Parts: sequence; C-alpha cells; structure tokens
Amino acid sequence: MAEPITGDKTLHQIAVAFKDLANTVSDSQNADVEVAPFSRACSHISPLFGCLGIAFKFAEMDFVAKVNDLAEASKSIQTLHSLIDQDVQAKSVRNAGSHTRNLLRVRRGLDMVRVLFEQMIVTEGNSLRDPASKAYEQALAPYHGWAIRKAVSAGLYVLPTKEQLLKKLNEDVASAKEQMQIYVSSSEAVIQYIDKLYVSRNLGTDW
Ligand code: 1PZ
Repeated sequence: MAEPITGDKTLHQIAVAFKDLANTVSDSQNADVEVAPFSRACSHISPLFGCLGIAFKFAEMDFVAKVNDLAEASKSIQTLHSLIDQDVQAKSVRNAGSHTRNLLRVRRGLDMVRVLFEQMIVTEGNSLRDPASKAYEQALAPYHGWAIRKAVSAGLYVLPTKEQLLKKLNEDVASAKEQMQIYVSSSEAVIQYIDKLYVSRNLGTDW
C-alpha cells in the first residue's frame, strides 16, 4: 500500500495560507475576510488527516464537507460577514448545514489544529497522544456527545508517532516547528476574528 500522498509542502502551505489571512485580519480595524481565500486556506489542513490514519477518517469527512460547503458558498457570497448576515436574515443561523453553522465547526477544527501544533512544539518525546488529547479536550470535546468522545479517545491509541507523522509530511523537526509556529500565531488571529463576527451579532459561539 502506498503512503497517503501529502506532497512535500503540506505544513508550508498551511503556514503561508494562514499567515496571509492573519495579515488581512490585522490590516485594518474593519478588514473583511473573504470566503474564498478562507476556505482555500482551510482546505490545506485536510491532507493532515490522511497522515493520522484511518481512525480519523470520520473527522476528515466531516471537516472536508464543511470546508467544501464554504467553498461552494464563496461563488455567490464574498465575505465571511455577509455569509453570516444572510443566515441571520433568513433566521437559519443554527440550522443543520447552514453556512454559519459550518463556519463555526470549521473554526473549531482550526482551533484543534492550533492547540495540537502548540502542544507538539512544547511536548518532549515521540508520542502525539498528549498533544492530541489536550487539543481535542480544549477545542472540540465540550461540543461533542458521549459517542464521538469515546471514538476519539480510542483513536488516540492508534495515532502515529511524531516521527512517523513528520516523515509522512516530509519535514524535519526544525522546519516543522517553524511552520507550525507560524500557523499557531496566525490561526489565533483568524479565530479571534471569526469569534468577533458571532459575538458582535449576539449569536454566541458555544452551540
Ligand atoms: C493527532 C490528532 C488527533 C486528532 C483527533 C481529532 C479528533 C476529531 C474528531 C472529530 C469527529 C467529528 C465527527 C463529527 C462531528 C459533528 O457532529 C460535529 C457537528 O457537526 P454538525 O452537527 O454541525 O453537522 N462537527 C464538528 O464538530 C466539526 C469537527 C471538525 C473536526 C476537525 C478536526 C481537526 C483535527 C485535525 C487534526 C490534524
């Protein structure tokens, strides 16, 4: 069996895409993030799942479907704020499959990867279990029911090692750290921007 194809530059592409988004966010007070570059940046995350093994297939399918929905939306809706405003007007914010709901789910996936990278940078040793478990507990577990949480904790036992992951990503430790650090700080700015979109419209972010 062939290894999953990730290209040599998955981490680099993630870092570059989110750095660009973070620059847009910080450019001015009322910077508008557009749906197209946002969904494109998120699509660079997807190859990571393939490196985590078959156990994360269901996470990948859910994440990819939601990112694809945003990519599809970008054909007719230009900015993230107008995407949310349309759902507000249609009173469909919390409906299953709404763009606004999918955006919030994708935002949590970005946060999961952010904490995962942050923890991988500071955690000694070759296991991904602690970094992955901390990231899941912080970013996603509070919003998942018992069955999904159980499945994830089983999945944590069949993760590749850090070394195996970096090999699949075609990265050495130093360059991986560098790219992950760029994503950690850039995604933080992007996530805060998204949160503001929800909070400023009194939509909340805990549903
Ligand atoms: C080393 C890394 C270990 C990674 C562990 C990650 C486990 C994530 C498991 C997530 C399973 C998600 C299954 C589907 C959940 C859906 O019910 C919810 C709500 O969707 P809706 O009802 O609105 O349709 N979807 C989500 O919560 C979005 C989940 C996104 C998962 C992204 C994870 C990113 C991790 C990337 C690691 C490289």
